[in-house]
Amino acid sequence: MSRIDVCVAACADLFLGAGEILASPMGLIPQLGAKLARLTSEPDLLMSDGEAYLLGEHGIEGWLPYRKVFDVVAHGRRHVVMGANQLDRFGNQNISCIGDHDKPTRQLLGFRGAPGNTVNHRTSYWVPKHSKRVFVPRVDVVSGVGHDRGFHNVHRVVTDLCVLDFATPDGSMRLVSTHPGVTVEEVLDNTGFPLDVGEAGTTREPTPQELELIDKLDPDHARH
Ligand code: F8G
Repeated sequence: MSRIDVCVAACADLFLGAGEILASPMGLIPQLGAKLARLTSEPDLLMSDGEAYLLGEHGIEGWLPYRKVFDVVAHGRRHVVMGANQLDRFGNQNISCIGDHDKPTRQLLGFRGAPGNTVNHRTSYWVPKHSKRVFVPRVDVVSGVGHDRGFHNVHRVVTDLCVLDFATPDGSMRLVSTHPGVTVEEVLDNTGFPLDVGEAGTTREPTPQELELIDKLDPDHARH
């Protein structure tokens, strides 16, 4: 077992208790996590192929074109896991641009679905390289809306070092667990703002059955 398998299981755990909702995992690790959840704890999860179909274990199981995705977004029965170029302590996310908005030093993806996602339904983030470049005191522009800008449901952040949530009185970021072998200091050293670390534990390791499933889902080990 390696660190990335722990990350995949932590992404699967994002969906615990979700029931029959649309899971929209962006990127390989969140996708493996959602598929693992579907095969274990959350068999009713619906997964889109990102174009027009719902995919099950045995192929296409439904039709969900873009137009319908917007209906699901507005209805709220969805949990998206997005990436983030920047995240602040209240979960404001930036995937749009770096630097001054009028003259960015880097133009990124634009705002995409981030504003609508965060105001309509549960949202989590996956950060493959936990660093002060990503975890900043203030994002350069807000794509996904955080907890200090009204009531929203930013659920968790999974990184290569740890799992974070927002279960604090003011909705700011809290350390839930560090992955096996990672220290709290390592997380703090790579985070650009103070973190509540009070009750942090250790992220669970995937079970042997889960490891087998992860290998089946990713036989070429692209996750590494
Ligand atoms: C930086 C930083 C930083 C990057 N500080 N510099 C530099 C300083 C870096 C590089 C350069 C590039 C519902 C819905 C939708 C839909 C539906 C509606 C969504 C219709 C679909 C379509 C739509 C959104 C989903 C994601 C994004 C997943 C990732 C990426 C990434 C990194 C964004 C994190 N902090 N950062 N730089 N999408 N993608 O040194 O400089 O900038 O950097 O939900 O769409 O519209 O709505 O991006 O950037 O969730 O997670 O990986 O491009 O890889 O290469 O790192 O090296 O070139 O000089 P990237 P990267 P240089 S939901």
